[in-house]
Amino acid sequence: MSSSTDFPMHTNQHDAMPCRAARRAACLLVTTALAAACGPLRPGAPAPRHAAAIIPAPLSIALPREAPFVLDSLTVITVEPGDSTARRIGEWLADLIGSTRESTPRVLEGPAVAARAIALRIRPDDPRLGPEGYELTVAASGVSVTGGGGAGLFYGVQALRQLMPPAVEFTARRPAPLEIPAAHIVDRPRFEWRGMMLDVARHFLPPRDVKRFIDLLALYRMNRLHLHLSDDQGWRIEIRSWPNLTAYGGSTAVGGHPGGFYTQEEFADLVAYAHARFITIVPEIDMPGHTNAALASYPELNCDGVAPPLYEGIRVGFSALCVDNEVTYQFIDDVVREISALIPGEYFHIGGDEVERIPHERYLEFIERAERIVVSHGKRMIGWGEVAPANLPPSAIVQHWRPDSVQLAVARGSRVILSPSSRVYLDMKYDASTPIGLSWAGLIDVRHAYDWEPAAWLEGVPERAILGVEAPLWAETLGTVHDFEYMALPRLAAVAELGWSAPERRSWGDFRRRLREHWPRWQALGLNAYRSPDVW
Ligand code: TNX
Repeated sequence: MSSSTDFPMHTNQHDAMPCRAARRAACLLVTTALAAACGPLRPGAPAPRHAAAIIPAPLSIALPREAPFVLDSLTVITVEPGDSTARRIGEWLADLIGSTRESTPRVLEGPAVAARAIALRIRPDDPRLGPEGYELTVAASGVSVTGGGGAGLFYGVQALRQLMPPAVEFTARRPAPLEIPAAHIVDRPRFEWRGMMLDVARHFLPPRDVKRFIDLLALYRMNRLHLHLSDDQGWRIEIRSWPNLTAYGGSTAVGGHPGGFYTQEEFADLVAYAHARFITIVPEIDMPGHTNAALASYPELNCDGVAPPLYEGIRVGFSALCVDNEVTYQFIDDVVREISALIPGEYFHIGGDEVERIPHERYLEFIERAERIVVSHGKRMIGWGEVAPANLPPSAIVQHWRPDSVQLAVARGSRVILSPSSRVYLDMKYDASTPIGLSWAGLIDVRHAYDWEPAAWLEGVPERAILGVEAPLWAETLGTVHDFEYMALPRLAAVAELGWSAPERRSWGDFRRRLREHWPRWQALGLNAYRSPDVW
C-alpha cells in the first residue's frame, strides 16, 4: 500500500492556521497535511478555512500542493451504466452538495468523460481495496472515487465529504465557491465491526433521533448500530403476538419520562435507512435479566405467575424470566421470529448480562437454548461477556464489557466485540464536572477513550479473535437526544478511529489536531458535542 507520496499523518502536529498573513509564511515551510489548507494563494480568493482532517485516519493519504478541485454549477457526478448502487451513492452526494449550492449536481450514467466530473465506480477485483476499501483522487481536472464494493464507494464519498468545507453540511443554500483540496487516498478498515449501541430502553429515542445517529455513524465510516430494545424500564419494539409488551411495557422510562416504542413499520424503516448507509442494525432483546417491562406485561412469564409493577428506577440485576417455564421459550421464539423477519442483518443480540436471580448452571442452559432459537430463525447470536462460559458454537459472538472470561469463548472459536467499559462506555462522565452520565467504570476523557490498543487489551484475545470495537451509550441519565449527543461526541469519533485505522496511523497528537477541525462540522450539523478542554 505504500507509495512515494505516502506519509504518516502524525508527522504534522499543527493546528488549524486561521490567519492569512501567518499562513503564507507557514505554507512555505510545511509539506504535510497542512499544505492542503494552504494551497496556492490567489489574490482575492477566499482563504480555505479548514485543514484536511479525515477521521478515521486513512491507511495512506497524500495531499499534494496542487490546485484544488472547484465545484461549480457545471460539475456532474458520473456512474457506470446500470450500476444502481453507485447511482444511489451518487444521489446521496448530490443531495449533500445540492443542499448548500444553488444547483444540485446531476448524476449521469456513462463513461467518465465529462470534464471536471466526480466519477464514482465500484471495482470488486481491486485487491488493494476489499468490499469496504476505496481509492479517492482529487485533482483540479476531476475527482474519482473507486470503491471495492458499495460500502467502499460510500466510505470514499464520506472521505470526500470531510475534505469539503464544513459549510457543506448546512442546509441553507448559498452560492459560495466550494473547493476540495488535491488529495490521493487509498484506504480500507482494520476491523469489520465498527459499532455504537443506543440504549433506547431506559430513555426512548423516536425514529428521527435514531436517524441522526445513523447519519453520524455514516460520517465516521461506522457500520453497526446496536439497539438495546428492551430493559426493566421499557419495551421498545412492537411484537404482534405479544401486544401488551408495548401497550403496557413500553409506556414507561426512567424517572417518569415518557415511554414509547417502534412499530414494526417504523423499525423496518430504520433498518432500511441504515442499510442505505451500509449500516447493519443489530437488535438486542435482553434476557433472561433486564426483563421487568416484559414481566410486568405478562404474568405468565413470572415463576409465581404474578406480574410485578412497572419500574422507573435504575437498579440492575433484580428481574429474570422464569427459565423453568416452557411459555418463556415460546415467548422468546415469537420475539426472535418477529424481529428477525424485519432485518436483513445476520445478528441477534440476546443480552445475557447481570443476572442475579438464577443459579449459574441454569443460566448457562438458558443461554444455550436461546442461542438455538436465534439460529433457528437464521441469525447469529451475540451475548454480553457473561455468556462466555456457556457451551456455544463458534458462530456465536461475545461482547466484552468488563473483566470477564471471554477467553473461554475464544478458545472455542468465537469472536469478540470489544466494548471495555473503562474506555468506550459513552455514558461515563468525561470528568467530575460532567452534569450527566455515570462514573462506575471511571471518568473517560477524550484521550482515555482514544489511547488504547484493541489487540493488546485482553490477554488471550489476539487480533484475529477480535471482530471489532463498539461504543455503548447507556441512557439511565440521558433525557433527550441532546444529552445522547453530548456524551457521544467527541468520543464516538475516537472509537471510529480505533475500529478503522491501522495502529501505525493512530496517534493522540494527530487525532487531536484532526478532531479540532470537526467542531465546525458538528455545529453545521446541529450536533450538541462536548467541547473538551483537552482538545479545543
Ligand atoms: C451495565 S453493560 C449494564 C447496563 C447499564 C450500564 C450503565 C451491561 C451489559 N449492563 O445495564 O445500563 O452498565 O453504565
